[in-house]
Amino acid sequence: MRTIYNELHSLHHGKVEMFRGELVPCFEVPARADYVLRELQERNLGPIESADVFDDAAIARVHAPRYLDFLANAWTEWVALDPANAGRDALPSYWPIRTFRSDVLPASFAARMGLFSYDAGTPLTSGTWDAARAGACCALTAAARVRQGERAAFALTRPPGHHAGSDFFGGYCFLNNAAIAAQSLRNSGVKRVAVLDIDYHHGNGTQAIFYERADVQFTSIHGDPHTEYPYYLGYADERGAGAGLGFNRNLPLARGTGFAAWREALKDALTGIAGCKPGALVVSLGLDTFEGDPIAGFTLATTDYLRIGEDIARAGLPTVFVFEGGYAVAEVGVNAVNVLDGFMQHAG
Ligand code: OKP
Ligand code: ZN
Repeated sequence: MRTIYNELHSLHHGKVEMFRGELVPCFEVPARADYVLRELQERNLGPIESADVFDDAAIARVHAPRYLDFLANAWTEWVALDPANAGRDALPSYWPIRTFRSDVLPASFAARMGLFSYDAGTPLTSGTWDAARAGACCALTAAARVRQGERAAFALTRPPGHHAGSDFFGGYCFLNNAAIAAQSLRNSGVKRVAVLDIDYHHGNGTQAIFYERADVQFTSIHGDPHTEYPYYLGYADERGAGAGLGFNRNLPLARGTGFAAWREALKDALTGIAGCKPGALVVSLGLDTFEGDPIAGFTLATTDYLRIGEDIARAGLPTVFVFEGGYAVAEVGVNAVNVLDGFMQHAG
């Protein structure tokens, strides 16, 4: 399988995130992608190439103009507030929750940080925009390779994307790489696209982007939001709305779930996807379902990821894998490459 690697990923290097009243070191670190790259090279999984260049049009089909403007200039604005900010991450402190307005774009940078975000765990850094923008190009390139006839391609990029909505960041995500890939498949002529999100955390951003659409079906297997992040979305009764009714599928599982029950949910998810008869599949490939993950609660083992790849291959669809979460840093490479390896061995 071909990998498209975003070599600019390390420009996004958050120092701290807010957790239980303290600023703690970021879990989402550049080393995550380095481990995956090294494992791909060691196991000779296939060619590794850089992303093609794309203009902003493909990104703007998924994200709102005022959000993209904000992200592109945020670091400059942050440093303009105080030169000492150059050595500090930008984190939001205020949010326009119910009863506040979100149509007005405040002049205050702090106010706009909150308008365009939903948590205090997602630091914006000097290279966030460049890394995220290159990551979107990485996902677009992987989608293009699949359209050019490859059975599958892997977009190896960070920061992740599935929590980012049309006009907000959060959950370590800024641009929704999986949604951008799915939309580009649609624009290149694929009539229906399925997105399968297997990260531990519900892909609230991807769900929201496609919630009222029938041309992109979204299915997610994740920790039950009653107890797990992102808490406010990801329940089983969210089935889509308007034209999209019936094209959103959430399969929440209790914290502590092991591979046997998880794999049953995957089987269920793949049956639903087959029923939609999509022309292509985008997989939000999170590895934080691993038993050793420091911020998640399922108990999958390293060899289980081979089986996941096999099961996904049997869907028989042109497939774009997009790297998402996975914070057991030393194991994330083996676990990710096991999925891709299992896929290739059963791709036919
Ligand atoms: C991003 B992705 C840990 C609390 C959890 C947010 C988790 C974001 C996960 N300090 N904070 O889905 O892997
Ligand atoms: Zn996650």
